[in-house]
Amino acid sequence: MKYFLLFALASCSRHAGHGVPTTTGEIELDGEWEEPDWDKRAERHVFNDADGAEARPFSEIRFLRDAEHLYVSVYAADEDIHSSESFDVKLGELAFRVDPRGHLTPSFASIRTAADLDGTLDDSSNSDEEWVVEMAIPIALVRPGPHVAAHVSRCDTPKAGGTRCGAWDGFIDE
Ligand SMILES: [Ca+2]
Ligand SMILES: [Ca+2]
Ligand SMILES: [Ca+2]
Repeated sequence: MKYFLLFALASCSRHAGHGVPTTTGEIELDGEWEEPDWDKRAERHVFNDADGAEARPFSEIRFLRDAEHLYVSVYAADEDIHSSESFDVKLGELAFRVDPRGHLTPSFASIRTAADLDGTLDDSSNSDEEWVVEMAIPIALVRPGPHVAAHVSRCDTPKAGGTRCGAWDGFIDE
């Protein structure tokens, strides 16, 4: 029985339910997670700090896909949003930075993005909340396969000073 269970688990991990979930409806790129797929289906990863604890401020990345696009969205809790801040995103051979306005560096004509920020950009006199970017990346740019290495990181500069960084390292599967 024990061996059967081990075999079943190993078999399961290879074939069942892994890989970036497919969308069930259209993803409207607007920086809002109003599509139920983002909450109910997406692959989600919360960022950790260098000690392995959940990063503060909180950051998260989510993945969905359809036949042509990998949908990637990043969430940044941020009390003081600056246009100089960004996520560093590496997916396989694809690498870019994305800022709170959804601008990519370098730019890719084939990647569509949209951002929504709750706060006032480059104005530290008040308290901001968060920013979200939704991206549609042609699958061909990422070439998801059995294991596409992913490294995503973000450093924030809180009002109190200093720099606070978080990251997620892992793999996304076709
Ligand atoms: Ca949306
Ligand atoms: Ca900030
Ligand atoms: Ca502000």
